[in-house]
Amino acid sequence: MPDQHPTEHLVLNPATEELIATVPATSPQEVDAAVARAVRAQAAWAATAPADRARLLRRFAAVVDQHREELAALEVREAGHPIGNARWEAGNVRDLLEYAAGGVERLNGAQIPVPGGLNVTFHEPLGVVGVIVPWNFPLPIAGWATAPALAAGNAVVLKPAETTPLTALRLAELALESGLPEHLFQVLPGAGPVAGAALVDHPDVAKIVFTGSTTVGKQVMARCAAQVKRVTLELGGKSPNIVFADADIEAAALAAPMAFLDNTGQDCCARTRILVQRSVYERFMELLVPAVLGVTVGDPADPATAVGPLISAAQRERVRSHVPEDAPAAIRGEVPSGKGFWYPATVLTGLAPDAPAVTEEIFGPVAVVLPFEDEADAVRLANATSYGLAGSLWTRDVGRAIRVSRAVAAGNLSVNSHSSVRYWTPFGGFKGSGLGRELGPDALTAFTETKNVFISTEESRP
Ligand code: TXE
Repeated sequence: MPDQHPTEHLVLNPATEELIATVPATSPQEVDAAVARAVRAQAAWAATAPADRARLLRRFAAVVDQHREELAALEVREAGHPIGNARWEAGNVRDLLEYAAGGVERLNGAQIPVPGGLNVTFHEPLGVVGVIVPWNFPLPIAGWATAPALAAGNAVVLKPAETTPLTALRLAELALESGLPEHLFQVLPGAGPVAGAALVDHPDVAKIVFTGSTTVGKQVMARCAAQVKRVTLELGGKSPNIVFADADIEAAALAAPMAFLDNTGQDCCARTRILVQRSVYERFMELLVPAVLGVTVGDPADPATAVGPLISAAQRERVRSHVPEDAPAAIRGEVPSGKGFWYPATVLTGLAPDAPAVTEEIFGPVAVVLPFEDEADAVRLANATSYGLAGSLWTRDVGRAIRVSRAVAAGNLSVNSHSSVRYWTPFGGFKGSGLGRELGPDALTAFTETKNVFISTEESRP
């Protein structure tokens, strides 16, 4: 029941456990009122000339750029992200807005030859889009859906995660400062099962973009189904990092730590299943141990820091519960003592391929290493989870790179690299990792309905 949920959310600095803000939780009635305001704002926005919409979005991008340091500092404080990462994240929102602005005037329909008339298509905006954002990348994920949705002529009502509402709230203020119409982009902090659910169920919300756990994602999809509401889901992952014997083993081993430790492993693309061909397994492990232990863990505000704390005490408990007490840990790193939601970098070996720590998302700085025999074995292991978001493979054999990339059931593969997110390339999951794609050249059309219009050119008969 709604009244069992808090009326406010405490925002803690995860590196110090200090209280940094108290934010009121939005009630279902307030969600209703916000959606009504969004409906009105959207009608005017959709009628605004594309060039003017594009200009305003570019101005929003410029204002975000001017406030880049401030947004990054906020992300450090509320999410515990290392400052270098946080600066990139704020820059990513600016880039997304610029990229989306560039699409406004190119949201062209098509003319399709049809006998007896003119047939054209239009990309109509959906209306009001509800965006539900998690706490792992609160700032960029807020931008991922918001920028293309606005560019395509929609209004956005966004619900940030309970633990990390501050950067999204600031983004909404900056939108107003940059001249975007009032109520076009509203941020409503609140509890998932209250404000989030109210947004999902609202009949005037045409689409939900949800990023979060698979469990809640399934519930959101079911509730959307009840209204045939459009939905995009970005859910979890358990991505493989496949190292073939013909790879540059040193490069693969040196890159492997940050591929699962970045963002303290709270990354849906984290390469947490390291699969290594048996003939190079020992050599790989010899290189991996110092590489993991050499990663700088500590104060996120320090530019030298690569890895910060987990988001919350609850997340630390969740990570602990996934790592069996008796699991054979090949590597266990150090963490700062004292306050903060720290968890050591952990690499587990010797686990069975179907052990829960091997197949389930842990969402912390924990990886497993498994040996494989040959290419077919690698592909079989890589595909042996319910997820399919990302994956990497390391090889010098071009044919193998292409074969294995095609055979792994995941939305974002990288060869001799771990990079999977670029605002101008598509991103999304296979299988239990989600539904639909974000970013890339089709980002705007994902926030439109295609309408086909046929105009008869037959001469009217008497
Ligand atoms: O996620 P939730 P949690 C995974 C990761 C993590 C686990 C749990 O494995 O350990 O999920 O995290 C909102 N209706 N990911 O519990 O609950 C909620 O308020 C509508 C992977 O934090 O899914 C928040 O804004 N909304 C993931 C958002 O959903 C609801 C990122 C995510 O919270 C809701 C985060 C409801 N009934 C966690 N219940 C990724 N894909 O990267 C909650 N929410």
